[in-house]
Amino acid sequence: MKNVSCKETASIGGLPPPLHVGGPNIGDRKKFLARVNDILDRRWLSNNGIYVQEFEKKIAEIAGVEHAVVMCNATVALEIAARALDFQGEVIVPSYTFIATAHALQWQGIQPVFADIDPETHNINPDDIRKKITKKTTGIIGVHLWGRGCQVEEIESIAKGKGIRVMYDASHAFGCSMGGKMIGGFGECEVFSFHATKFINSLEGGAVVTNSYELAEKIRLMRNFGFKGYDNVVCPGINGKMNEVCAAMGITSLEAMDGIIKVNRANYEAYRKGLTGIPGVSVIDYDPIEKNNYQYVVIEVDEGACTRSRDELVNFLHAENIIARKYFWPGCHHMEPYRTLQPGIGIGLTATELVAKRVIVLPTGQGISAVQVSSICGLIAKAVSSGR
Ligand code: T4K
Repeated sequence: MKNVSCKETASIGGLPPPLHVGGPNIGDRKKFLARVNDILDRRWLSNNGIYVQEFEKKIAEIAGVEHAVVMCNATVALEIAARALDFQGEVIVPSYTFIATAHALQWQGIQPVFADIDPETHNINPDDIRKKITKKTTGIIGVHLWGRGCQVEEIESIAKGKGIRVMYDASHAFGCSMGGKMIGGFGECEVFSFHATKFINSLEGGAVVTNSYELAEKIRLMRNFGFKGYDNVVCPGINGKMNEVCAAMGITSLEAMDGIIKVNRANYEAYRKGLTGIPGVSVIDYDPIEKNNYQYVVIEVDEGACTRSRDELVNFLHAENIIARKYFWPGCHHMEPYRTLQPGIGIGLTATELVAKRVIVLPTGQGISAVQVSSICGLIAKAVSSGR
């Protein structure tokens, strides 16, 4: 393989722009700007406007669910969903996830109890969930990491009959399916993220999706301070609302969804091809039978077989202005306040510890070309071939 520096290929005016993981996809900007103008003309900027309602309708359609309630971001959506399900005491979550999954609980006085993952799928391990259940357990939040569905049937059978309620953090999994069913309809509810870094973005944004009318109504009230009509507050609530400009961005992004997935898939296949044969480097699989959004290109570095450590490879890429990421290192249990509040809990999280030390996420999306993917693969090959 030809080793081309991304500094050469991506150079603009002599200054190489960094290639980031999480570089946003931008839909048709004329359509977006026309929508923004319309929003300004209408003088309706937030509080369940027509663009929010349209965005919700489209999300529900794609996810195959009855109700979508959009929010200002997925973290607030997780907090509201957890509260709407009356989570208290302890809730079991994987440690190998973005910190928001745990913080959404801790923030409201609920203790996240960290379960280990399956080292193959990177998703929560049902056997460890069983071990972590106590009298205080009120809920489980599974995470569909990288968009690959976690073992919902087993998780729900573990919870059944124990008064334990189940929801999912589907922040990575919009547009993905599992067992032929779209992610969104599992558990009592699921949460999507439409953050700028997600393949579909509303600048900032998230949504709770559910097939329960009662739950959706409860969540809508909580999103808007508990207001039911003018001057009538029926429950405690917060401001979790999405504004109209974010919804307009989300709708515009959805219109580009098929094209974005096509680009993501092409980049993913190109990475797979370009990294084949590099000792100790492997790309995680997506089940071709399922719908996938391919928004994360995740590689694992097996230090026993690779001449470079994961961290050496990341440093090498950063030096070349390729901002690869070590998601979700070191695992939530190593972050505050959890490492202080629950010292020593990493002992049982062996797969989490292992995987967190192996993973590198590589840049993809509309902002990354096939030439740049080839360059990044070339750099990784060069780093490995020049290693110990
Ligand atoms: N649950 C899970 C499993 C999640 O992964 C997330 C979010 C959530 C819950 C919570 O969702 P939100 O409340 O955010 O809706 C980033 C994102 O901020 C975060 O949304 C995402 N997961 C996480 C995986 O990635 P950081 O801490 O890595 O952000 P930052 O700023 O270090 O890195 C973002 C990367 O994207 C950088 O390389 C730069 C690039 N970027 C970012 C923005 C905003 C751009 O190129 N342009 C941009 O506009 O968390």
